[in-house]
Amino acid sequence: MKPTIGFIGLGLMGGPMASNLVKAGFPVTVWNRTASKAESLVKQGAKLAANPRAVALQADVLITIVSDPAALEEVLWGANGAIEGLRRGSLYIDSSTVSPDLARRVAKVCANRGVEFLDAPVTGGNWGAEKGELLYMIGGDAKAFDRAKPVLDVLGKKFFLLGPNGAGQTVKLGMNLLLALQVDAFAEALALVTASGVPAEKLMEVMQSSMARSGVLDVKAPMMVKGEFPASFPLRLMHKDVRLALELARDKGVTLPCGAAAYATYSAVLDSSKDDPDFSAVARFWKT
Ligand code: NA7
Repeated sequence: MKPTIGFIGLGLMGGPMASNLVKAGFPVTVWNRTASKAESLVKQGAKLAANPRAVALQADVLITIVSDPAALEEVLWGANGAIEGLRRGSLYIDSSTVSPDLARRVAKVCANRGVEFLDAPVTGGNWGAEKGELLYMIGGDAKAFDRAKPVLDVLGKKFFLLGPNGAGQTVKLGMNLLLALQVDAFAEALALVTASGVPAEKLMEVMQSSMARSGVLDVKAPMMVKGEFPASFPLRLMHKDVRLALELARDKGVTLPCGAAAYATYSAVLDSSKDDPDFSAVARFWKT
């Protein structure tokens, strides 16, 4: 018997993840703040619950993936929140990117209710979510991870158990800080080269053979050169992750001068963008 999955948050990432679980034959109960996003999943065979609490009540394994710390607090502790519904003996996996502190707070509340908890943020964008090829950064104990593995195998292809609760979120923030800086740095070099009259393609060609080569740029550089930014990982969420990294750095007494500069650039583009672009739209900074 496959465990019943409760799934909260059917955005760019959560929608395809929940769909993959249904396709893999798990009984899945879903909830999303905007109910219309659950329609296609219900057609595929998922059950729709009235609120987060009702999802948790039915779940052997609860998964959440919502935008940010405020959204997670809302689905867990807001009206009819999921925490109240979590059953003793169940497992809860949060794949939102939030602060390590919030992850540890959730872990504590879960432990008091006899619930196992993993902070398990992901990377891989909506393509990784659709293909079931996400990379997981996990905080929690090995026993909970072993229990989660048959479910996570449907959603991801690489799993890193990084330490106690909070470790998954900590590594995710470090990783995304690096991604944000790489893409920002490429946009900056691109602006310099093209303003000097050399085509962008020349920079890309040389980069591919140099030490500046980077997997991120294989995917994002072509978008930046074309000036087209369909969201795989939205800029508003990368902006949030850099903010969370800066907050963590402040707590730990670490200075992040490059992070602070990148945050200002991402903020300026976020404020002036009327659409909901991918984070590679940071390149717009040099177009305005
Ligand atoms: P999306 O596509 O912006 O989806 C965000 C999800 O979070 C979506 O289901 C939202 O519901 C939900 N959300 C946002 N705020 C709330 C509140 N206040 N209450 C309940 N639900 C909420 O993001 P992604 O799927 O790309 O990313 C999700 C996470 O993974 C994020 O932490 C990334 O950094 C990594 P809606 O549909 O808007 O009603």
